[in-house]
Amino acid sequence: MIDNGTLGLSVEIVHESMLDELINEFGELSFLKGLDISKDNSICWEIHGKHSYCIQAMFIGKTGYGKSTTLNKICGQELFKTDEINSCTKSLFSAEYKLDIHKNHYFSLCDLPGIGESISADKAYVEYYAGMLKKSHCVVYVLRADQRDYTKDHEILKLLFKTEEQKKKIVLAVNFSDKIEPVSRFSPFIPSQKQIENMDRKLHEIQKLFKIPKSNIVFYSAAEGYNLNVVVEKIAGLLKNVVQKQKELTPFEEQRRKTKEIHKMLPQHNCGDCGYKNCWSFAMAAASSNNSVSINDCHNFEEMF
Ligand SMILES: Nc1nc2c(ncn2[C@@H]2O[C@H](COP(=O)(O)OP(=O)(O)OP(=O)(O)O)[C@@H](O)[C@H]2O)c(=O)[nH]1
Ligand SMILES: [Mg+2]
Repeated sequence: MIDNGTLGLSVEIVHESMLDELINEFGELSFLKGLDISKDNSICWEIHGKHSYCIQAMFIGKTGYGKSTTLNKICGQELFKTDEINSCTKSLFSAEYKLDIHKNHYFSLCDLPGIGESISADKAYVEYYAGMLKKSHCVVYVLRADQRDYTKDHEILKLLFKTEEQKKKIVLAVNFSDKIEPVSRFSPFIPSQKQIENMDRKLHEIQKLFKIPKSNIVFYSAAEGYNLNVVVEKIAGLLKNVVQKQKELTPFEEQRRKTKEIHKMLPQHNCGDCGYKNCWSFAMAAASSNNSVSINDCHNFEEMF
C-alpha cells in the first residue's frame, strides 16, 4: 500500500498485468497499447518502488451503487471488495494494466470510496475527489436506474466539475438497470419492451438534469453483465479524445517542429550570408508563417544538391 500524502488517501494496487489481458475482452481499448503518456498531464504513483504514469478511468458515486462490482466485471476477476450491506471501499484501489513492456506507463481502473456514508466523510471525500479529478482523464460517475431523486448526485457533480471542458470527462453510468420497473425475475437479464421505454424516459430526465450529452450516458447492470461492453466503449471514447488532444501540437510546438525540419535541410555552416546570425535563426524565420523568408534564400542551399 502506498500512503500518498499529497492525495490524502492511500493507494492500493490490487492487480497488475499487461494491457492485452483487458484487450482480449474489450478490443476497443487496443488504441492504448504502446501509448506514450505525457508526464505533465498524468497522475503518478509508485509501482515496485518506481514512478509510474497512468491514463485512467476513475469510478466515483454514492456508496453501494456498484462501483466495485462494475470494476470486477470489467477486470474479469474479484479484485475489488464488495459488500451487500456495508460500505467497504475506503482507499483508492487500482488495477494497473501496462501499456508497453519497456515503460512505466499504465492504464489504471480506479475504485474510489463512495459518497453518502456520513456528512463529515462526504466533505473529506469530495475534497479528495476534486484534487484527483483535476488530473484525471475519465470519470465514471455511477448512478442507479431505480433511483428517483438525483439531487445529491447533481450537487456533487456540480461541485466537482465546474467548467464545460471538465464535464467532457464524465461518463454517467446508470447501474441496476435490472431493477428498473417492471422488474422481472428472469436471469440472465434481458430488458422487456416496457423496461426499455422506462430507461429511455429516465435517460431524458438524467440528460436534462445533469446536462451531459446522451452519448456519454449508459444504462447497464454490473450484476447481470448487461451493457458492460457499452460502459467500456464510452470510457474508450473519452480516452481517445484525450489521447488525440495530447497529440495535437500547440502553435509553439508546431513552430519548433517546422524549425527543426528546415534546420536539418540547411548546410549548417552558420555563414551568415543570408543576413541571419546562424542557421537556426534563419530556420526560425523560414518556419514562421508571417515571414516571407524561404529556404531558397539560403545562399548555400542549392550547393548541397
Ligand atoms: N441487482 C443488482 N445488484 C447490484 C448491481 N451492481 C451491484 N449490485 C450489488 O450492490 C451491492 C453493492 O455493490 P458494491 O460494488 O460493493 O458497491 P460500491 O459502489 O462499490 O460501494 P462502496 O464501496 O461502499 O462505495 C453488492 O451486493 C452488489 O452485488 C446490479 O446491477 N444489479
Ligand atoms: Mg466499493
